Amino acid sequence: MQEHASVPLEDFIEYPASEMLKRARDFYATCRRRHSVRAFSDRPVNRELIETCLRAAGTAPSGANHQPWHFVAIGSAEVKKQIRAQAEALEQSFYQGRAGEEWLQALKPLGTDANKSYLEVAPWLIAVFSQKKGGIHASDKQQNYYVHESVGLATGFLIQALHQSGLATLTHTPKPMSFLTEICGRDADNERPYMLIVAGYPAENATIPEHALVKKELNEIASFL
Ligand code: IYR
Repeated sequence: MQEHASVPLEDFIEYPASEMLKRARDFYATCRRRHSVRAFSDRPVNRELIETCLRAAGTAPSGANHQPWHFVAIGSAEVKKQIRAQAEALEQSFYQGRAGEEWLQALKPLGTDANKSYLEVAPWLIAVFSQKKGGIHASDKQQNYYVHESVGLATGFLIQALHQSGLATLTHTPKPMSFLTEICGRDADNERPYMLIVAGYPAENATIPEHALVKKELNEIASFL
């Protein structure tokens, strides 16, 4: 290996093999209880909880460790209202035909429509942005690598962190999402909106579509050679 500064790996924990399997099973059970929720309560959620989940998201692996992401956590009722208005306008044209017949058919079992009231009701919206240029320091302006992969990983970490903390989430991707750049005051030359994560307690009457409970079997998603 090339000469580079390094420290010993000291925080790796080795578990007994029996405990490893239990841990894997427990984590899988936790993952199985994560559902995309579309009915949120307006119960407030502490900013510190969101901050901690964002810190967890920020530990995701990334190309050259440039961490090419920025998260805008929106708790402001005024900003949420603007986001809802713009997202609903886009979704209306989407559901009225822009999506095309095949896409609309695919969404039918989810029961989604252009009403996005949860964007105002939920206590937090987290807009995830990807960065073309950056580096290990926030002020760097180097090329970033594997940006999509990196930001996808960080977003996955964020969703699991929120779930693990006891919050419900929804991934929301109004198309196109460029309005988020302006509302969030981000630099359109370097950053692209990646996804909007809705986070909060579920509404008391929250439901999940049966369609979403169908998960592919292991032999359908994995092969062993
Ligand atoms: N963005 C729209 C449509 C939508 C698209 C897919 I693919 C979904 O899995 C769910 C919804 C909406 O939020 O309604």
